[in-house]
Amino acid sequence: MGRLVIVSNRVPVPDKGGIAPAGGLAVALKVALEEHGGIWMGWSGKSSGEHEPRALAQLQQGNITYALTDLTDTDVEEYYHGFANRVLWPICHYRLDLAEYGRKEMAGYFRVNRFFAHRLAPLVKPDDVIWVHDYHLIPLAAELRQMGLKNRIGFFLHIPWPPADVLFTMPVHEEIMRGLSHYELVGFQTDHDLENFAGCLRREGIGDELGGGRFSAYGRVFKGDAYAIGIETAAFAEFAKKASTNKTVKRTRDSIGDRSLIIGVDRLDYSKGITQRIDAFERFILANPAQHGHVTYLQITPKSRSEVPEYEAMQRMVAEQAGRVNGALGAVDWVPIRYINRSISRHILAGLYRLSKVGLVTPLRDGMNLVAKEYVAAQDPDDPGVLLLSRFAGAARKLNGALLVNPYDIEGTANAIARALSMPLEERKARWKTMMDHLLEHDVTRWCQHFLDDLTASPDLFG
Ligand code: ADQ
Repeated sequence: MGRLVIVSNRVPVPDKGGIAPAGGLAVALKVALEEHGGIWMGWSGKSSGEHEPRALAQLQQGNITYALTDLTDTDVEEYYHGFANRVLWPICHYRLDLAEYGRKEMAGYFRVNRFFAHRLAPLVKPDDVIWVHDYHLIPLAAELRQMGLKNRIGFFLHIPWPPADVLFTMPVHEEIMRGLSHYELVGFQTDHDLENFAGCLRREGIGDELGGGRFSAYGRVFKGDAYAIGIETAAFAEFAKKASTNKTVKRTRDSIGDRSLIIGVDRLDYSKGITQRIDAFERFILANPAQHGHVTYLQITPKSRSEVPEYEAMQRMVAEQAGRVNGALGAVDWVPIRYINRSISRHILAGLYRLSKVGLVTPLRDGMNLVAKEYVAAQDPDDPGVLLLSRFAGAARKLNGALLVNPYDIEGTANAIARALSMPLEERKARWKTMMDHLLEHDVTRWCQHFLDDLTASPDLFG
């Protein structure tokens, strides 16, 4: 293949010392970019006010060019906050009640995709392979085709794909489906997402499944498949092992004493099921008086998208809920829930996962959920903790050793917490090993390679 061109809404640009922000996805894609040489393009995260954004800012690091564009205030409002985060995000997470359609926002979404295409096209060479990421940029390939680009273009959706009845509540669902048909390869996280996508094509006779992972729609044939994203398993396990000497991790261990630590780590988002999880923890404490004073639940939740009103409201709600539970159940020498709103370095996070007897990962819906995988990778093989995982996270499709829960079932989740805390060592080890073996084999580098192999092997439809 020629060079690799990656397009995503945000770009993990390395700092002045050439260090890229940590994170499995950034690491894996950077490795692929270094191997083939190429470009990573996206939004700078900055606004140009109401002025036309300046030319692309380009930063060269070895054989990788990072290309960033600003967006106007209106673009940010309509494309990012409006359509991506208040329509596509809730719809893809099955939250019809939270989707707010507006024609202006929809138009802004398509307009910004066209703008991205116009900024990207002059940088692309004929044999470059383009890989577009996530729900912000679904129409990008159609716009690039419109400009005459015939390159192979693949798309990967990091979030779930909903069933037809959910997707079709969105007035522009046809344009979104049509947008996907302009890619040579469309990747989803799980077989369930892929099935939902096929169902959407069939429902209104838009297209069909042809077998062998091929789909036809809008007069085009393209490939679709499931590619469960992984983490940098071996490296993460190593961070966790080394983190026991880290000051913050040590201080946390000392402050926990002989209590059992339960951990939850999520961006503040309604899809993550944080309020249901706190309810379940409260129910667990109420139902198990012997545990009073003997467990601490640490919930680490950096704020995200705080400009969106639902997120602001949620921030207040979770803080109040944690405060209420602590007030009602705590004692002078015991705070049941430690609720923290900040980002933590990956090394410390790895150490905190390892200290925890239970990892609570209970989203109401999640494309994959990397926290579940990080929790497993961070465990001590001789004394691993238990992963309690929502059946509605993509990760649940392959992590067979987890205790699966339905996060809407508060009592069931509370019972599962009790079961996890009392699980015998031999069972914990056996469950952990199945998951760890899977994660070592299916890490993020393999995910990246698998997608790119399939993209480059897919029939060249437009060339
Ligand atoms: P997210 O919704 O962001 O990702 P997730 O997969 O759990 O969800 O990834 C979150 C990442 O942020 C993890 O690597 C985690 O360690 C990190 N993180 C969370 N809280 C943190 C904190 N307080 N400090 C530091 N780091 C923190 C989207 C989809 C998912 C999909 C991923 C990848 O919604 O379903 O798994 O993309 O495809």
